[in-house]
Amino acid sequence: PFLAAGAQDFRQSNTDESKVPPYTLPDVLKIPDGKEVRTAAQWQHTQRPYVFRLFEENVYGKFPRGPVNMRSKVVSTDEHALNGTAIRKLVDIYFNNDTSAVIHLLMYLPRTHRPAPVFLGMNFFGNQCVSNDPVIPITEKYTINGPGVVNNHVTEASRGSQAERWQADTLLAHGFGLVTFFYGDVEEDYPEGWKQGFRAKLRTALKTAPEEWSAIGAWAWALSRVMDYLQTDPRVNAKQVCLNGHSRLGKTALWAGAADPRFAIVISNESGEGGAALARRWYGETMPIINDHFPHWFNNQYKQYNTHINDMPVDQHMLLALIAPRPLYVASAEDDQWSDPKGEFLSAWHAGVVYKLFGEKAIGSDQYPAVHQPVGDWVRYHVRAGKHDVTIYDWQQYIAFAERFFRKG
Ligand code: GTR
Repeated sequence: PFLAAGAQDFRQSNTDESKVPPYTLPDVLKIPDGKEVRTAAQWQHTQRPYVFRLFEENVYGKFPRGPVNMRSKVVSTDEHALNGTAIRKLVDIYFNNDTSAVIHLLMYLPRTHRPAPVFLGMNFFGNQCVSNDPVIPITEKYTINGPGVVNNHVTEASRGSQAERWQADTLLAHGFGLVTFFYGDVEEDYPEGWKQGFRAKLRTALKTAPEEWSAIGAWAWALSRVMDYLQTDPRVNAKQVCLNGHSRLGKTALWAGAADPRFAIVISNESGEGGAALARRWYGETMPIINDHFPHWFNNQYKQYNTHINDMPVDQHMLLALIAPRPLYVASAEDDQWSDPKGEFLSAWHAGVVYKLFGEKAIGSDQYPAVHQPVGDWVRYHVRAGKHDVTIYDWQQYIAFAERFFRKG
C-alpha cells in the first residue's frame, strides 16, 4: 500500500540519486476546466486563490482570515543597545484580551531616522538565543533539544547560543533591522502542543477548530499578525520586510509568504520536505516519514497521501509559485541531504513558469548548480558547503538579494 511515485516505498528514505524514479508534477498553470493560465491577471484573480485553497485543504489547513482583537505593548526601548550600535525594542503582542496568548517580539533596529527595512523570522529556542544581550527575557515554554536546553526548557546557558545563526551585527551594519520571536509562544512544538497554544486559545475568536489547521498554519498566521504590528511601528519600513525561516520554520515562512503578500521577499533556508522540496521526488525525508514524526505540523488530509502521493493535487513548486511575483530565495546545504537540496532546486525551477507570466526571470536553467554558485534572478538558489544550519555565507547572499530589491524602493 505504500507504493507511491515510481513504485517506491516512501516509508524509507533514499539518498542515492540514481535510484530516484521518474515522477510527474501537477501543472501549476492548469485550470480545473483543463485550460491553461496564460496571463498574470488570470493567475492573480483565479488560479492563485485556487492553488492557495488546495494547500489549505491538503497540506497546512485553513488560514484564518477574520479580524482578531490584538493589542501591542512596548515593554522597553533602548536607543543604545549592542554597544551603541542598535535600538532594541521589546514588544508584547496580546490577542483577544487573553494575557496568555502573547507573542514576545525582539527587535534590533539600526540607529537611523528613516524607517528601516527588516528581516523577520521566528527562532527555535527563545529570543535569548539570538544575542548575548542580558536584557532579553528567557522563555519558559517548551523547546526542542539544543544548546543550553535541559528537559525541554532553556537555561541561562542558552543566551546567545544561536547568535551565529542570526547575525544581528552583520544585518545592522548593512542597515537592516532584525525582528524575531519564539515560535513556541504560538504553539509548543509537539503533537499535543496545540492544547496550550493559539489554536485552542483563539478557536472561538478565529472561528477555527484546532484540527482545521496545523502547527505550521498557526506559526504562519502569527507571522502575519506580527506584520500587522510592524505596519504600526514608525521605525520599520513595513514595505521592506524580508521573511526568512530555517528548516521547519522555513516551511512556515513559505506558507506565511504564500498567504500574505505584504511580505516583500521570502527566504527558505533548508526547509526540505513540506517546505521547498518536491514531495514526489523520492529523496531524503519523505511525506510518510514527516507525518509520522511530526503529525501536528500538517493537517489531517495531508496524511491521506502517505500511501497515494500522486493523488495529492499539489506539489511544493506550487507553494513557491504562490510567492510570485515577489522575490524568492531558496537555499540548501550540501551535507543536508535530508532536506533534498536538488529537490529544493527543482521546485524553485518549476515555480518559474508563474514568474514568467509577470515577465520576470526566475532560476534560468534546470542544471543543478555547483556549491557556492548562486543562480537565478527573481527566484534565486544556492547550495553551500556544510551541514543543516544558517551560516554567514547564507546571510551574505540574503542581504545582497534584499539590497538589490530594496535599494530601488
Ligand atoms: C527535522 C525534520 C525536518 C526539519 C528539521 C528542523 O527533524 O525532519 O523536516 O524540519 O527537523 O526543523 O530542524
